[in-house]
Formats: sequence, structure tokens, C-alpha cells
Amino acid sequence: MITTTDQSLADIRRKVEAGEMLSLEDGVRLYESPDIHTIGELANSVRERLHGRVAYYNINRHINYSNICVLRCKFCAFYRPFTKGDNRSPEASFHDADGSYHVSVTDIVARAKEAYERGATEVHIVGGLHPTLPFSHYTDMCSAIREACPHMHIKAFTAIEIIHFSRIAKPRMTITDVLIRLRGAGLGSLPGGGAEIFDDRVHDEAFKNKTGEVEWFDVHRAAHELGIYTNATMLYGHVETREERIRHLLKLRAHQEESLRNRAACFNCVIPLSFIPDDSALAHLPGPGGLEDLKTLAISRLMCPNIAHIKAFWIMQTPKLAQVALEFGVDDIDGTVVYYDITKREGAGTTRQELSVDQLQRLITEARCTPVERDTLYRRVLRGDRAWSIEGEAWSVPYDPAPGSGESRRGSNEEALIPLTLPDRDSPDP
Ligand code: V47
Repeated sequence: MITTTDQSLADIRRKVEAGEMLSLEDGVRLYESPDIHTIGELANSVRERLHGRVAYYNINRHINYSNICVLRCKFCAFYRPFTKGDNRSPEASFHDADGSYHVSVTDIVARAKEAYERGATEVHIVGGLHPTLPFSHYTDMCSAIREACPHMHIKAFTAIEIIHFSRIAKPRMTITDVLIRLRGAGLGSLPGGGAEIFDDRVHDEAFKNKTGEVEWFDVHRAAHELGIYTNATMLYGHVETREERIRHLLKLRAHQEESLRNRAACFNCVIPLSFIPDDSALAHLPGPGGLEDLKTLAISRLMCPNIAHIKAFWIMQTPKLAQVALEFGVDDIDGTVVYYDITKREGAGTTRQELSVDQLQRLITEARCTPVERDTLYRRVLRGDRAWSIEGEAWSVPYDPAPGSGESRRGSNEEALIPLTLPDRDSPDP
């Protein structure tokens, strides 16, 4: 039997092997240990118990509808303030000299449709808290995408946006009613953003004006009660301590326990987001190094064994580190993405950040894992040259891969493709 190099981790190993939950103190000790090999081995044992050597990716498209935001989060380099008196029509997209931009519903639908026609299964939509757009703007956005892309999963709006919608709706709406309305318009699930670190001190220091932990959980609780699956993030490597990260993960684990026991849906995955300081008000901080990234991903796996998936978002952790992380507890590296505005490692310039399916599959196979294309809810995608479907579903979606695009290359499951049928517009949303 392999013994730990860091003998002080022996009791944690015993707990992990027995499937026991780790404590706050265990989590802090894991962080303090220099024995990255043992931490990785333990995280990998949980990952293999849940998923074997399968590693997931998806064909998706991120769309950021606007960076205009009433908040001023210190870690964020994405937002631009609203210009008072700006009453341009939401029907016109613009990109101003100060970097602020807005994408109209028509243009969002065009982007989603382009991705859908090339085989994307998911669109991931988030943006800033815009002070003047009405709630109907967001329901219209979802229903227009649903109409144009009947089987595309719409994963949209962080908990913070959902709270914003409940406040701007006239008359004000409950979180549950906002979610019901959005689901009726085509929303499939919620992304995990806006969680940052669940701690009052960190909140006051880094994102004071943002609604905090209680409201974030209110939204995810309401979603889970309605049967809407959600994700959960943790933004690490800025002003928080390691202990505060562990407390954050424990809060996610406790919420998941409740959701698994009492609610119709739960968290699909945890996504630890590595802080990128560039151009933010915290640009003087160094940000987390690669080893800290790896430890955080592995420790997230160990602290939250009741949340099925741990995602390394390659945009933030980089493709190479996401690949290494596949041997340290991670089982998902997100998808093709194509455009991403919230963080840019390359600094100013293009927001195009894309991995092709070939590149995603290669990252996974080089890590000795089996690539599996998933949809947003981690169902297997059955993909052929010209159509994709979801395991267990009676419909399939034709697509036309265009050379050079992220969605252009075939997935790994093409041999399992079911016979092509035209999409049935009356079938339930994905
Ligand atoms: O909420 C903002 C973070 C989040 C920075 O659910 C930053 O599948 C690093 O939530 N450095 C949005 N992070 C992204 C997000 C996400 C991403 C990928 C997949 C999913 C999912 C969700 O990005 C924000 C904030 O926590 N963020 N600024 C920054 N400078």
C-alpha cells in the first residue's frame, strides 16, 4: 500500500478512503501541506470513484450581453459604468470608446444561432447589472433564442443578475417568480458566477456593493426547489485566506446536502475560478500561482464529494494547467467557449478565446482520460458529422460544421449517433 509522504495526512487519507466528510481543519491542513502528490492522489481517488477516467467537455458559446454594471467589484476588470442620461434603444448594439458595450437581442440571437448551426449544444449568457433595461429585455432574450435554436440549452444569468431582475421588475417580483418567468421563456439552468467568497470580511473588502452570500444561496435554493440545476463558483487568490476558501466550500457542501435531500435539483459542479488581477482595482496583487491553482482544484474535489463535478475553466486556469488538473480531482474542462470578455490573460485586444473540439479532446487524452462530450446537465451528447442528439432523447439537431470554427470538429461519440430525425419543436426543452 502507498503511504503518505506527509505522514500528518494519514488520518485525512483514512477519512477519504472511508467516504467520510472532511472538516474545516482537514481542509486547512491540506492547504498547508507541501505534499501535492498526496493531495492529488486523494482528490483523484474521489474523482475516479465518481467518474473513472472519463473527462467531460462541451461545445458551447459564451455571450456577454453588456459590461455596463452598477457595481464596482474590485476584482473585476470587465465592468464599465453607466453613463447617466444614456437612453439609446436596447435594440441597437454599440461599443463605445470607453470600452462599454451592449449587444442587442437580435445580435445575441444571431451569435447563438451561428453557434447552434455549427453544432453547439449550450449558450452561456451573463452580463453586468444594467440600471435601465427592463426585465422583459431578458425574458425576450431567452424566448428569441429558444425560438431560433429549439434544443440549445440556455444557461444564463448569475444569482446576482436574478436578484437584480427581481428588483427592477415592475412590480417587484420574488426570486421564484423571476425564475419561473425565465424558465417559461427558455432558460435551462443557472451558471455559478457571483459567489466569489462567502465571507463578510472578504465581501466588504473586494465586492462591497454586491449582494452577498445569503441572497446568492436564496437564488440557488429557489432554483433547486423549482427543479432548475445550477453551478457554483469560488473566486480565489485575491484578498481571501485559505481558511475562508474552505469555509466557502463547506457552505456549498451543506447547501448541496439539503438540495439532494429535499429539493428537485442541485449543483451540477463546482468551478474554482483563479483570480486574474490584470486591469482590476486589485491589479497590485500577484494572483494565485499554478501550484495554488492545483491545490485549490484538488481540495475542492476533496471538500465537496457530494457535488458530482469539479470544473477547471481553461480560460482562467489555462489549458495546460486544466490538463494537469485532470489528474488532481478535476473531471471537466468546460468547452469551446469561442468568445470571453470577463477575463483576458493576453491583456487588451481580442476577446476571441477558443479551443477546438480536437484541442479539447487532445488535452484530455494526453492526460490518460477518455473524452466525453456532455450537454449542460452532463448527459452524453451523441454526435455525428451532421447531427447531434442527447442520450435518451428522441430528437436530433442537424448542424453544419464550418472549417476552422471551434464547433467544427467531430466529437468522440459519433459512432453512437442515433438515426437522424428532424428536431421536434414540441418536445420539451433540453
Ligand atoms: O462571477 C470576475 C469571476 C465570474 C474576475 O457556471 C473573475 O459553468 C477571475 O461564473 N479573475 C463569471 N475571475 C464566470 C463564471 C463562470 C465561468 C465559467 C463557467 C461557469 C459555469 C461560470 O467570473 C464572476 C466572477 O466570480 N471573475 N472577474 C477576474 N479578474
